[in-house]
Amino acid sequence: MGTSVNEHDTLRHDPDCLFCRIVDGEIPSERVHEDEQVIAFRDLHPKAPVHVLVVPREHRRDVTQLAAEPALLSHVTTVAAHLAGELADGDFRLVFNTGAGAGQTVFHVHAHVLAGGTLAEGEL
Ligand code: D5M
Repeated sequence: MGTSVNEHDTLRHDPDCLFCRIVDGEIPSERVHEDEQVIAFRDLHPKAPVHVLVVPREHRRDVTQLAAEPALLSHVTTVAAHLAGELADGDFRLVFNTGAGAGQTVFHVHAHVLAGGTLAEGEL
């Protein structure tokens, strides 16, 4: 579809990637969930009373790559919903910033789960 796949996009582990290093435990995080496919941890700069990131263990650039792996994408959303129920009242917002223009700063796909209290409309 006109997108080029470079080596970086296909890496399953990138030693220079912040979230790969968090997955490896090289950089500390406050984990709230982990299983064979994903980990979830609290965002360093929370934008809601509950703000966690659900992150595949393997490196993928963004949600457009995850779309090619429906089972993994589905698992990310299932874990997100479960955590919203466990850590808050079950209502939540799920955000995938995709591309720098949309605010993506870490290019290892992550689902922002925002929950707890009444969430304002607008930017993440
Ligand atoms: O979201 C990237 C998010 O990652 C942003 O909300 C801050 C968060 N972040 C950055 N570094 C850390 C560490 N070390 N722990 C936890 N959370 C972190 P984006 O959608 O790419 O802008």
